[in-house]
Amino acid sequence: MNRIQIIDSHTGGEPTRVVLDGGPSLGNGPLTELRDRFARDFDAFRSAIVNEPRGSDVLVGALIVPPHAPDCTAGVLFFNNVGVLGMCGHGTIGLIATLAHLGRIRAGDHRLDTPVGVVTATLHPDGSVSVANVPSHRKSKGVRLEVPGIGPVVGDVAWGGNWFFLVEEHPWPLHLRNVETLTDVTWRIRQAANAQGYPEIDHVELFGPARAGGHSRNFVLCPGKAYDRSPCGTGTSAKLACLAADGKLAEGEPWVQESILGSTFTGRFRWLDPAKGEVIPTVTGNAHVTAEATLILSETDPFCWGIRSA
Ligand code: PYC
Repeated sequence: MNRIQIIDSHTGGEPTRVVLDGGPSLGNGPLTELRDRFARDFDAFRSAIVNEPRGSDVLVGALIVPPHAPDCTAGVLFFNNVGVLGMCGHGTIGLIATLAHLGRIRAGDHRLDTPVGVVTATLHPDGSVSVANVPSHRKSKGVRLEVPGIGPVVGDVAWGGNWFFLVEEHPWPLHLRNVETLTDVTWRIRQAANAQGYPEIDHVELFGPARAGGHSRNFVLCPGKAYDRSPCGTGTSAKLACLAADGKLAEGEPWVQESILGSTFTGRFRWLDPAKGEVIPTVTGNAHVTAEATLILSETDPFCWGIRSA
């Protein structure tokens, strides 16, 4: 029987489960190597932590690993119901709130190593967290997809620590009561993007008018078909890269992104390389610790390693 110590939190409604003890030892090395080792050799562990019956499709796990990049507080691998993520904005905010809850870190800057680069998380004295993300950019503007069952959909392809297809113009109201339709259409858009020249896209983001005082509301479909309850840190970063590229937001100006629930992140960017359209986005939000617990993994449990989707 294995005992895994975890702390759960949510960031704008989106849950994060930080593994504190009992996780696999992945050794040392670049985080890309640790990510590949985790995906190859410990997929059952991933599933046991985040999938039912201990978790759910929505949950994002965070495994703390030794950092490889210099001057980092920690390394972190984020994972979900279907695999390992490059970066996770809401998860980083959840991780920092968790470490603060444990008294392991103080207010200030904390560099975190991830498989897609180093991010700097700032714990503010009021408990909010800002994440200066990896360099982000728009790869393609105005991509037209033929989406089976829907018709043409036009959007941008952008990187914000994960790959996104971002759609501004569409007929679907961004209301929680439409979640089934929104999930269906964004899944179709993702499949069309993957089939029509963009195999890297695993997140789809629809935008609509703000309803809680922000600049915009979004609906974000995650790789395992769950929707992000938060405004999505990496999705907000991709959005900031597009706004910067279009000259619609000035450097340093705040952008308040609402989630489908109405929870918000405040984003800002600074130019890294204007010629390449590269920005450093910073996303600020709050996380709340919801549980301190020990997971029990017993080999006599037929669902010990989680219920995996086919
Ligand atoms: O906040 O970046 C994020 C994120 C990615 C997937 C779920 N949340």
